[in-house]
Amino acid sequence: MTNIEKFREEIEQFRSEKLEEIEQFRSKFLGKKGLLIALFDEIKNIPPAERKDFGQGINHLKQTVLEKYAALKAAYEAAHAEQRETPDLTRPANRIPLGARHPISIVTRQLCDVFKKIGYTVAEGPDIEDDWHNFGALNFPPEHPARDMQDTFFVDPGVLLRTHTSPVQARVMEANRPPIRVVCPGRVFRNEAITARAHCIFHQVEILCIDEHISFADLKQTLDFFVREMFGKDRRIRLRPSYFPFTEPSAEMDISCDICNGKGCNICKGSGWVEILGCGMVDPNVLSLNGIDPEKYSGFAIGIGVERTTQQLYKTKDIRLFFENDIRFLGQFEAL
Ligand code: 2NL
Repeated sequence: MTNIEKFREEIEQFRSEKLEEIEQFRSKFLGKKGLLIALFDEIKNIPPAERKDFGQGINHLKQTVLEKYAALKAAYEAAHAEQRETPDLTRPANRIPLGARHPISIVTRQLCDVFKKIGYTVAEGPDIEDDWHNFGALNFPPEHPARDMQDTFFVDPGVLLRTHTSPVQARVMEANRPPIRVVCPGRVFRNEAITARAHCIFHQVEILCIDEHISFADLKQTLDFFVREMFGKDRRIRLRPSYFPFTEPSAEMDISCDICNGKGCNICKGSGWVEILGCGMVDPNVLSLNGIDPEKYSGFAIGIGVERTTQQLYKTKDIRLFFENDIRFLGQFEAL
């Protein structure tokens, strides 16, 4: 009985994190030549009156060893779980998340590419402009309502956030002699209430072509090419007479609405047509104001709304989506 007590103490105090030692511990007590077998062998030498207690003592001791061994083994395996795992070589590699281009950037680039194909060069200018390049050089009379604080964001008197990309063309005319063929993409700002259709920030791509003998026929050919390249040969277009301070004559061009297929929706205001651009023959005054002889040269200009074009191409219904930077919206566009 004293041996049993001694072994119990040894078992309870045994600690090891090494597999070898744990196995040695097991075979020391439970092995074929182990101490428990030896103790069971002793039973026959024990006086009959004490045999029952002795047998129970050994059984209890055996239980203690088994439990201890199981606990030590489990602790060891938990600690070495990662090392034991065989790497799964068929598992797909961790995906590197790819960003997506903003739809406005995708379409701005497409618009520029259409005109680059026919000899135009990209020109850019500052978002913060002076009164002269934004209004004066473009034949806006001093009392024009666009010059009002209500419509334009002023930074300082005479300094403003450009309301169109036309000041870029004004700067191109100022610095170059014809022939001029430029495409001017950029962000523009107008002090407008934000709705599903309008925003105080939006984007334009403007085209300016100036050379000898440029006529309205050249403008129409260019518009035709543009719509075919951008929207495909099946879209219908219509030109409506219009007015801009910097062109004469002027027109607005609509394309048939692809969102409702001409039936009428909130994008086309129920008409089946969406206005995509304004255009016209550059007013001779604008040529003179920018140092180009209107007797020798003529030209046309086109101003394209990028948001409207994008809404037609991607069938998005609310312009505000372009400015909220919601990843659930932006993630749907190709990372081109
Ligand atoms: C619109 C109208 C237009 C132009 C922009 C232009 C620029 C110069 C000279 C003459 Cl430097 N014209 N730009 C001409 C007609 C219309 O845009 O509503 N766009 C969305």
